[in-house]
Amino acid sequence: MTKPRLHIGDKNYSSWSMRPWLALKHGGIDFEEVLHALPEQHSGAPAFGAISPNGRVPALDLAPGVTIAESLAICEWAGEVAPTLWPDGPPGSNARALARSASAMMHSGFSALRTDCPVNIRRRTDASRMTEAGKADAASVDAMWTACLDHLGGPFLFGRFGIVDAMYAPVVTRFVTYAIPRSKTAEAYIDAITRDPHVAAWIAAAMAETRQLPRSDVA
Ligand SMILES: N[C@@H](CCC(=O)N[C@@H](CS)C(=O)NCC(=O)O)C(=O)O
Repeated sequence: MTKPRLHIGDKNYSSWSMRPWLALKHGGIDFEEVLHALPEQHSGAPAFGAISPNGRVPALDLAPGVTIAESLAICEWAGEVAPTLWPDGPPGSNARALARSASAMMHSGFSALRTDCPVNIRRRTDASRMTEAGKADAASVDAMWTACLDHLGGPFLFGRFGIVDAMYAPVVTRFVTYAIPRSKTAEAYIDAITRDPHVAAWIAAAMAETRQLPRSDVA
């Protein structure tokens, strides 16, 4: 294997794939990408057992028999290769720890927002079917973005684009797809993320896909 190989799902739907793809791109890491069709229905067992130890995408092949599972672990690998993917921050600011905290919160949390609003980059609908729990998650995300952006001045959460922004980029697409109400500061962040060249390239590729997953088109 000459370069790392990143297995991803359909760009229109695979929120977890978007995150490490953006981290690798922003880290300037050369990689091969292999796109897999996500299953139309959940069968009970994860679909990609032949690709990854957790049976899911994304997965990163580093060498024969060496596959990294889990989006955040792949981002961490990218951060080892390209340390600028985590913020420096002034001494005592704990910027790296705070960016890791926000990234981990995204990886393990906000499940109501994720359930209410599956990523579907091509779609435009409204927030009328969101649950109270989903709306509360969206408000928490907005408050967290606003605290970071007010504190450090943006344009990204800790200044320059980093892994923490890659982790939240699919959430930005949810705010757009479902027209989720947001603060002015969050609106500016959504704008900055969607204009980022690598995010824009992912979105353009998602827009060009034609495959449909009915389970993500009705929520
Ligand atoms: N915790 C995993 C979640 C990965 C995940 O759920 N991937 C979905 C696609 S976005 C998948 O592979 N689904 C296939 C299935 O569940 O069968 C991560 O962070 O990478």
